[in-house]
Amino acid sequence: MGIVNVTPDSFSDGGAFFDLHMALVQARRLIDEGADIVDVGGESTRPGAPEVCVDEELRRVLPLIEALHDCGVPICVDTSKPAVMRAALAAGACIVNDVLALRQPGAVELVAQSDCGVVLMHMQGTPRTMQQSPRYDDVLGEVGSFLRERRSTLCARGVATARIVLDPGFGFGKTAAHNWTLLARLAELDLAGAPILAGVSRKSMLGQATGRPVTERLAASVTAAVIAVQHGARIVRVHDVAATRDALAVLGAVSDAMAEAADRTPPNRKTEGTG
Ligand code: 7PJ
Repeated sequence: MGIVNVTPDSFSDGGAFFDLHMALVQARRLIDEGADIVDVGGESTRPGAPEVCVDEELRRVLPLIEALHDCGVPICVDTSKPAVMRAALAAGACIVNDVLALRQPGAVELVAQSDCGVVLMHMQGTPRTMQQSPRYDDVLGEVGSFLRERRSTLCARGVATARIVLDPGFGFGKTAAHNWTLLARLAELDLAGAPILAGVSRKSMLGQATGRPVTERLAASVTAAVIAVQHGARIVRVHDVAATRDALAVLGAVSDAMAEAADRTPPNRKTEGTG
């Protein structure tokens, strides 16, 4: 999933694409680089970012979604506002990506009445407050139970499970240590078989590990995306599609060779040493 932010304040691209033309160029570039989905967002969720009203958010994302409606890949709208979801779906988006996991009034109903895909993300607190003092007794357990509960709520309203993707929400109400635990133990997140989306690209946890500013986190982002996929993520939300694709192609080739080697191993050798 390639990211296109149409915001003047999104923390990683500093508003470079706050202009329809530039956003369109960026989206087409991500598609050329092999993005399977383009995620269009008009409201920055960076800690402490100012809220954006519905009209302003629509003004940012709708022209881009309209321009991309026949680009050949599914368009996802990154929003928490039901009014923006409705307009974006009407304009050609087919996936809703909500960092609030459809907790705004009317959001669940709107998604239930459409046939769109939906990404439900975990966040502790709100974008304004989430990084003040994130606390968990058991981050894996708490994130997992929140996501299972949101998925059940949608299923109860008639949304098929096949439409739902779950996301632990790296950086949203989590310390670096919480984020590393989630990435290290992503495979242990018990989400009843739901596909997992991971968004780690350029995030501050990578700055914490490498000491690098947001503009210099390419290698760290690609590495984190590869680890997320190794640990079970089915979708990675990234700024750098080409580099991520190459890295995932290498991971895929190694995984194929490992599977082939396992197939060739006689059954008695396969169980050796497992007690
Ligand atoms: C995420 C997101 C994420 C999902 C943002 C950024 C901050 N949506 N929107 N997951 N992050 N589903 O890109 O750094 O992690 S905005």
